[in-house]
Amino acid sequence: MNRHAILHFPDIPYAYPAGKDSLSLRLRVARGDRAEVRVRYKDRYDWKGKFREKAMAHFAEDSLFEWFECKISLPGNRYRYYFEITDRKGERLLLDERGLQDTGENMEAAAFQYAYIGESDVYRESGWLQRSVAYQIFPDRFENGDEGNDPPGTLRWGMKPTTKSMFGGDLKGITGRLDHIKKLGADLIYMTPIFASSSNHKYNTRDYYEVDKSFGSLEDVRELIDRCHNLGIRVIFDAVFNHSGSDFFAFSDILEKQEDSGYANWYHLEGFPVSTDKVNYHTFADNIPSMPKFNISNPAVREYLLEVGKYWVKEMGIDGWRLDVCDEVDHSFWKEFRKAVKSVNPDAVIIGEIMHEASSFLKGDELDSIMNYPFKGACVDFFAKRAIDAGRFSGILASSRAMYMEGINHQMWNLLGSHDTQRFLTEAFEDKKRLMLAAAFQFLYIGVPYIYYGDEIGMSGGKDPLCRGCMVWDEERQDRELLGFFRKLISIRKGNPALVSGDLRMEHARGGLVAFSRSYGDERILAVFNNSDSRRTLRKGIPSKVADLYTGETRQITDGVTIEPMGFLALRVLED
Ligand code: ARE
Ligand code: CA
Repeated sequence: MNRHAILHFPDIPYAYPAGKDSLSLRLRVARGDRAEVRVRYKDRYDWKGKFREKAMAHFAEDSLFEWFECKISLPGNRYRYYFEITDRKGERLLLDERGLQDTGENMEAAAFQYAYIGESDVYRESGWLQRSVAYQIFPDRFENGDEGNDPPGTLRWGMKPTTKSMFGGDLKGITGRLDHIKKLGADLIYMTPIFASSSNHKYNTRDYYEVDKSFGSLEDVRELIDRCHNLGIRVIFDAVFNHSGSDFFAFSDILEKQEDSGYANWYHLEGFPVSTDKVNYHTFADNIPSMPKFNISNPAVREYLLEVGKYWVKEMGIDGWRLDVCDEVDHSFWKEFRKAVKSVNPDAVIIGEIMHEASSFLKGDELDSIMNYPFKGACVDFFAKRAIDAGRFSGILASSRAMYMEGINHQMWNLLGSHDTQRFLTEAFEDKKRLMLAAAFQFLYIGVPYIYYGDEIGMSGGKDPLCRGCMVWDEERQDRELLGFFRKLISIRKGNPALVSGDLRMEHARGGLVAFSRSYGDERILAVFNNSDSRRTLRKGIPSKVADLYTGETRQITDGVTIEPMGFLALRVLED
């Protein structure tokens, strides 16, 4: 047995409360060992009783490792446990907090302990978030609903965007186009910033309490949110708290009064005179003068931003925040932020913009989810570029799932692109079939599917600013087949609880073929994707009777299923 590969520690994601009365456990072993794993457990104060036993189920695997998982439960919720690992050759090892041993002596003393599940430590999942389909809007480019508020120099709708261009999109425009989103089936809108700001993207905030005039008024925000809520659509705003704009009142005060400003401690200044030409202060990224970085360890700054966080949730009824540059802001601040936001609306959600592995933020006391860029990266490499095979693709996703609690995996914002990346269709060399296959995967996989505005009607676009083109509303220029396909995927997802709440088991991942199943209670759905140019047949583990969720047909299967080139199947299992 490969002892080096074996891993467990009594903390997230290897041990965490799955609820008040249930402890979720994970263990990692080497993939090649084909091990069987059992957990032995009992109350930590039970000195004489025997350990109970439970087999752990295979949960995920990548090229090196395999993860097992199970939930255990005891009255009193005080746990003591150890693992028994038996490999395919019959070698048996025990794992407790002292490490591996093969004798089984004195298991009482050195067993792992999960001393108690405190109710307030249980991570509260967001049911509504898990059921959602997200739709991202870049407000300047979605729809111009009021030419009266267009900023000077507004360009003609549909021209090629540059870093400076403004197109006049606004809140009224979005409100007027909610039928598009509703008909599509998406029910969660995330908008990039709408607060007062000089740029087209508005990531350099001048005023966190004011809506940018070119987008509309507070009244327009209210109307948009009310309309959305009436349609069953939730709304998430962008919180840009890593930095402000250089024209934000505190930074303006510094520029004006220099040493005499009372706000010097709100930023990270490197000396006086502070100047936007020299950029002698910390900023977002590489010396971007218009984006001075906040000194978040200053209690006054914290207080200010926490109030902003509460205000829009409490007074305007937004359903949550997406946190810009989340990973460059102190954990301690986000912990306070979570408490502040949840204190005004316990159902509000907090999504981090973290483009990488983010487990330190996703332990339940900071974020509810992240924009899942690792998912996007894997989909681009596998479906769009075919740069990796199914084994690697599935391995990347598996090790990501193994990093997070189950509830978090159901809440990940699984995107294929955003305002910061090339559009998927562009990544896919304009091959629509690749986008369709990736979208099918996205909608059948575990987590919240996320559509970047325009992808659903076939928009393409390179890196920022080209990925931020004006939404195409002329139906003749929309890809209506694609739109119908997205609608269909959403309705399939919404109509099958296993796709939302079910667990995920990878069934096959080789060459261009990937298959997984999603199970929830008695419901089981098998999804198969053929990312290749030739027809493929899958025979192993195929049920005998299925309902095809895409065509609606029920069929008997005798000799495996055949998947067309670049095709997929979503099959509800009727008989195994
Ligand atoms: C502008 C120009 C760009 C130019 C850039 C260079 O438009 O063409 O490349 O300046 O300085 C906002 C605007 C951008 C603007 C930027 C600066 O939307 O258009 O770019 O401000 O003025 C990292 C961060 C991540 C961040 C991305 C952009 O980790 O948080 O960079 N994303 C958020 C927003 C952006 C926003 C800002 C932050 C700033 O979503 O829209 O930009 O508020 C790798 C790294 C990532 C890195 C990524 C960059 O993946 O690992 O960490 O993300 O590259 O693409
Ligand atoms: Ca306008």
